[in-house]
Amino acid sequence: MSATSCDSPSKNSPAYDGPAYRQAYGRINGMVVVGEGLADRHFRRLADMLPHDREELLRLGAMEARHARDFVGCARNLGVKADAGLAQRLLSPLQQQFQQAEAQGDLVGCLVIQCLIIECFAVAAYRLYLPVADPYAAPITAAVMADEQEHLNYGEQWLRPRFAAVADQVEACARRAVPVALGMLQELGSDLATIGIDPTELVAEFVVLFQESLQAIGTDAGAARQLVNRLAARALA
Ligand code: PL3
Ligand code: FE2
Ligand code: FE2
Repeated sequence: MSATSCDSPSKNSPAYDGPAYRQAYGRINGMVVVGEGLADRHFRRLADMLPHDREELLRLGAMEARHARDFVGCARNLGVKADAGLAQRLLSPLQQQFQQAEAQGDLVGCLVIQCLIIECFAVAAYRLYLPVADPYAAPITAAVMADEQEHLNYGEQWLRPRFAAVADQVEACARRAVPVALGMLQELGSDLATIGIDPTELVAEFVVLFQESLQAIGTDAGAARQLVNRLAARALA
């Protein structure tokens, strides 16, 4: 009897031990582990750029390193080997945009890429993964989601009081980075579907979260909606 028939929280749970699930999970898990490692490096870079918040940012980076280890454990638990190669290729444009922003002294761009875009993406992805996760991964995912919300809050709290001064930079960065972030999903679409996540729903969840984030830092609701919808439409075209 497969684990799904007795342990799973939902009757829609995928067959975690089937070959299709395991292959797709290897690629998605690789994406998550490499993404968490990248987030760790980004927070350590941000700690250097923001000496006043250094301790806090190093703490957030350490949480990311922990997430990477926890998700490595999820793959190990299923006896699946993570595919880091695909993940490195898919994440590299976003990583390059962060590096470019850093090289140009664009601290706002760095914060938008890591704390708003990557974190909104992570919260959206883990929210949709949670109901279809295997019984080992589910509580880990729930705990990680709460941490990602904290990372998102850090960015929002830094940007909100400075909104008037940073609004143009935030928008310029979103125009460059959101299409790149959503582009990663194009190649992951069928693997996401195999593990039980509807890729269209993931885009929709990201759009809602990122729009809320733009509003939380001071963007007016209509402008936030228009920007995010345009970027999403362009990325999916
Ligand atoms: C921020 O803390 C980390 C960013 C990680 C990026 C995650 C990319 C996720 C792609 C879709 C994953 C679905 C969830 C599956 C979990 C094993
Ligand atoms: Fe994380
Ligand atoms: Fe995070």
